[in-house]
Amino acid sequence: MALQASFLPSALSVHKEGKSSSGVKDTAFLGISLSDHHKSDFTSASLRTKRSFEQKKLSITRAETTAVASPSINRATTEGKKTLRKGTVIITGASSGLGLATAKALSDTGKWHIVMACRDFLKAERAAKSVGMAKDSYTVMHLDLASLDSVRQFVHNFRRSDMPLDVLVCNAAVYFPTAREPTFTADGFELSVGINHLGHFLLARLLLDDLNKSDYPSKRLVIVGSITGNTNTLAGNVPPKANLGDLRGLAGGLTGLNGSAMIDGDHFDGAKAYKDSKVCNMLMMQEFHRRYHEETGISFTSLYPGCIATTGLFREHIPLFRLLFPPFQKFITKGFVSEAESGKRLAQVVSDPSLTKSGVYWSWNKDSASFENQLSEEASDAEKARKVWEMSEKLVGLA
Ligand code: NDP
Ligand code: PMR
Repeated sequence: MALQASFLPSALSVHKEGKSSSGVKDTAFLGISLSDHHKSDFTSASLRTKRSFEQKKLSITRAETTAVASPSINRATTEGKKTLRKGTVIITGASSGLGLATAKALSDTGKWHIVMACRDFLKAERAAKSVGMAKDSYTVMHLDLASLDSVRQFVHNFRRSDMPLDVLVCNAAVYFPTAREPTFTADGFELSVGINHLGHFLLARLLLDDLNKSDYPSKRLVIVGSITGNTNTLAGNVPPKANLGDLRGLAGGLTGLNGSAMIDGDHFDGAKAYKDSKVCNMLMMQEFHRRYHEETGISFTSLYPGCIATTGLFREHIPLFRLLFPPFQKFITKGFVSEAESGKRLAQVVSDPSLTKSGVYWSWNKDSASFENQLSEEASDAEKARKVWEMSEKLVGLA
């Protein structure tokens, strides 16, 4: 089967320098050393990878067939008035956390068909069911952002489905705060920047044409950012701080072989790699805006949804961190938001008619009112954005 041939090899993420449990570093949260928990965390991560690969094999056939089911497009007339057809939104990483909560919020409006672009088909199916999404409000399609082949295959499958594309949400992410050594995507990029930035960059570039063809009143590309990539905030000043430096590691392909696995060319640090990837996400949103907003009318936006301290993003962190982080954010920083609340926020950026402005990084105040936030100096550096764009184009095979 042709699809299978191109899916299977690309579903693997290779470890180039990872050396089993020794690749996990000691970490402290609030000054407590917590290294004892690492071994069990690492083992369960390996098991998860194996299981997820096996589940992927299972899901291919179903993903292929489900992908061709079109959403019911509502062009009916009510009392002579034309009603808007359902919008179609692709959300990457919709199988948990923010992505799932957003899918649920949009599904509940009855006005959206959600394409859940996920690496684990069965998990996504179960997640949609578990939150009570109406069966005809979503389609699960396979996407593994850790493989450029998979990204291209996803775009191919999506186009075959004949659905329009009105909004694309680049939401999926991974975070490896305790890793001592980098791990790599199928194409050899350090995993967090590879998934969070490069995979999404290729996806968004390829789907730009599809978005452009949409006749929906407001077409949008949303790339999820974060406060921790912004060094103009307290949260962004918690070490290690995001810093892309002179981009020499990115220029070298983040392979960790002849060069560095880090964008700035320095030694590997998993927490920093995540924050750097978020800076790339916010830079790319602005670069898309500069290059394409005027020509296409597409709105390009980013956001910080609040600290959703309970999500799977922290799954690779030590158990004590996962225990203390939610109360710390709830009672000390007061930055905590529930998954449901964060989903409503991202759903607003997808669909609210008052949030159409392009080139904006949205945040919410304590009363959950949205406002245009300021990005840090680095996250709004236009020259750096241009360079990251051009280097990323080369790495993903667009230039
Ligand atoms: P979750 O871990 O709950 O969700 C991340 C999603 O990304 C999961 O669905 C996961 O799939 C998916 N994913 C991971 N790797 C891949 C891949 N290779 N291909 C496709 N999908 C993949 O975390 P959150 O909901 O917290 O994170 C969502 C977004 O919110 C991220 O962009 C994050 O940076 C951002 N954010 C989160 C904050 C927070 O406090 N949690 C704060 C600010 C921003 P699977 O279910 O299969 O693992
Ligand atoms: Mg942070 C207003 C203060 C604030 C906010 C809103 C966050 C959000 N954090 C704040 C402050 C602090 N944090 C302080 C003072 C500390 C030192 C004790 C602290 C620590 C901390 C750690 C160890 N915070 C973290 C971590 C993580 O591992 C999380 C991270 O950086 O993931 C990349 C994190 C976060 N804090 C946040 C948010 C939203 C996160 C998750 C980051 C993200 O998804 O971008």
